[in-house]
Amino acid sequence: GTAPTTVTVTGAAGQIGYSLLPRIASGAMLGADRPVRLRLLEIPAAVGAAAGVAMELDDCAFPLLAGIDVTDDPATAFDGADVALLVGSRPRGKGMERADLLQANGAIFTAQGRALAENAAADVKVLVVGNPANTNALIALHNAPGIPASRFTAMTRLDHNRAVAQLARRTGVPVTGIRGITVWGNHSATQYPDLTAATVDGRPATEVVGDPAWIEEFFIPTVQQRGAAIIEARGASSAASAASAAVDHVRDWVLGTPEGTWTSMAVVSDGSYGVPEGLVSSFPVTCSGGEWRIVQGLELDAGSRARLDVTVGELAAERDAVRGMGLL
Ligand code: NAX
Repeated sequence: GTAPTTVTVTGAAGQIGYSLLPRIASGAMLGADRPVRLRLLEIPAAVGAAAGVAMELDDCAFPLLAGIDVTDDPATAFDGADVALLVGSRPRGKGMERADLLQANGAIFTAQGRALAENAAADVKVLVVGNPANTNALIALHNAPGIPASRFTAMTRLDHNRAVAQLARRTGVPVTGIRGITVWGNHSATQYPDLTAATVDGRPATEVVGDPAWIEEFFIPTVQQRGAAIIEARGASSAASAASAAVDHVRDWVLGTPEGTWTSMAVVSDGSYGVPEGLVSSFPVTCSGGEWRIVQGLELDAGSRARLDVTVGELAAERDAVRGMGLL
């Protein structure tokens, strides 16, 4: 048989972890022919709960699951990791200032960057889900000497999938008929879900939609605010959809994006589309052979440019804040 792929998941006892781990162990992320060894990282207070999740994974009797380790030690958790899903982070508590939040997460992601550099496989692929995801990824990659920056990504796939679903619903086509959507910038309410290059069954989405006001006044704010709408409706933040997006992100990175379209991933900017080099920003991306590539040559009209500048400005401000704290 094939040697198992080691997948480390942090925040394994949380609600995303609970939806994510069975999907990974079932083969949905890496393929039905790929055995996986799971390593679950939690804080000491939640290691017991993570061990309970591991018991349930055992009880699923997944044919592809080669083993599970549960630990509160990052060095053990990232030992030989081929894929690392950094889901655990510090949520914003009552009365917590933005700076406190960045500081608390800075401590987590500097330590995990170091532990990855010292222990993970040479070609580890890292996906940061925990918020503020883009800036947490930026901190981790700056603290992981020896791992190329291109190996660190942050998740905007949930935003991308939300955009696909909204356009499919509006136009009455299956999601498989939607191509060429991009989410730009930060995984926050400033993100820019962009339909200008999108197609619906091969026709320009803007034409099929017809009404520009639907895009400006419904589509963009609905996608931007969807996380808040889920919290309002469910009394808890997105979990199953976030887990599904993480599976999609890693699957496309490892196995490649489908021909003729692209996805959205937050990756280190090389200066494309005027996004300052070094920021971890969401871009249109294709993947093949385990490498991602920013799609080049898309036109940005004045409206798109203005929206991109806003969200990239927010990323630059977050970078400046964590740089000021000595985290980079
Ligand atoms: P939960 O609070 O249910 O779970 C988080 C878990 O992380 C907890 O069990 C906690 O003990 C653990 N944890 C905290 N610090 C840790 C550390 N240093 N090492 C290991 N584990 C640690 O949150 P959940 O709903 O699962 O969400 C997890 C993160 O995903 C949050 O930061 C959330 O904001 C973020 N999200 C990001 C999304 C994205 O699209 N990028 C969408 C969904 C979600 O909001």
